[in-house]
Amino acid sequence: SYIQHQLSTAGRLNGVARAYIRYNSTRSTVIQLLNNIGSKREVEQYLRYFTSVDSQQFAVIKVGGAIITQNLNELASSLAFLNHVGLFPIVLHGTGPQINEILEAEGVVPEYIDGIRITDSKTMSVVRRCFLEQNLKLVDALEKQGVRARPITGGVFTAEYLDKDKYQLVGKIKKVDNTPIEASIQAGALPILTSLAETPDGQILNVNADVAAGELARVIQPLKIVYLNEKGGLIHGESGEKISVINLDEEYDSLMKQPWVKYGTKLKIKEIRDLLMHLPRSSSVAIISTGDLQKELFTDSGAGTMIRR
Ligand code: X2W
Repeated sequence: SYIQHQLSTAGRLNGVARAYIRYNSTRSTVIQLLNNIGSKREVEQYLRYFTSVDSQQFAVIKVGGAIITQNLNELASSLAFLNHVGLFPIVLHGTGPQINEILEAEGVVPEYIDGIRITDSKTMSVVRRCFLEQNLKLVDALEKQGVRARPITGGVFTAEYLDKDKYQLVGKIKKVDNTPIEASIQAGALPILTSLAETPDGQILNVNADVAAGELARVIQPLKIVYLNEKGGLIHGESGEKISVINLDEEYDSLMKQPWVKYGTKLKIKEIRDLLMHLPRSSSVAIISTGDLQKELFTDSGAGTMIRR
């Protein structure tokens, strides 16, 4: 049909435009912009590496909800930079703090078991509202920076109840459909996802965003998996220092026994281990701040906390 023809033409043009942007950025912009972060050799080498795979396999970036409130502009410009050099990170965000703020204002005390929110139907309506609001905020901020971004707030994660008696409307992801993500990238837009899931018969369920990012990365198998948080890494609960490397094969069991490893931190480390078990041994996960994103991606030294096995 006419529309299909238009769409496929647009897709082709996009591909050409993208290749052109890649070529041009490699030659000049990137090197200029990154001169203060890495050497020209490093930057060129990483850029070649990142563009050697399908666009959707560059990176999965998980954005903690706190960043959208506290650091939206820095986040948007870091993502815009990646897109301007022809890369399409898949962004998945949470909205934990925003949910808590609304619940507390309504006099409801947020309840968690092991880092997972107990989500009754009243809480669920706050969860949905916050996910949609924060998603649009991020999409708007990107569009203001001249980046096309597409809100993807459903249609990716199919779930069952995790444990209905214990957590109520919380999902355990059973299937990931990356078609909406592929379509977004094909159309030249950064895919911006929430971690909301749906049962096969259409019930929306709440899923922890760290967990959903892990499930997504298992399917996408990206070159880079990055968890952005406000602390810029994993902080040791006793020394207060940033942990630079965690080797799971040696450290997982002892780490999980530490008294300061609990709730969301415990859940995050467990999810990252489960993920790395399903990826090639060379894969690693980085937990960093938004400001360190370029350093992490384009230099040998990296930043924040690196987790591998
Ligand atoms: C999370 C989803 C949001 C989230 C919640 O309701 O808080 C469950 O716990 P952050 O900002 O990444 O923490 N869902 C089931 O994970 O947001």
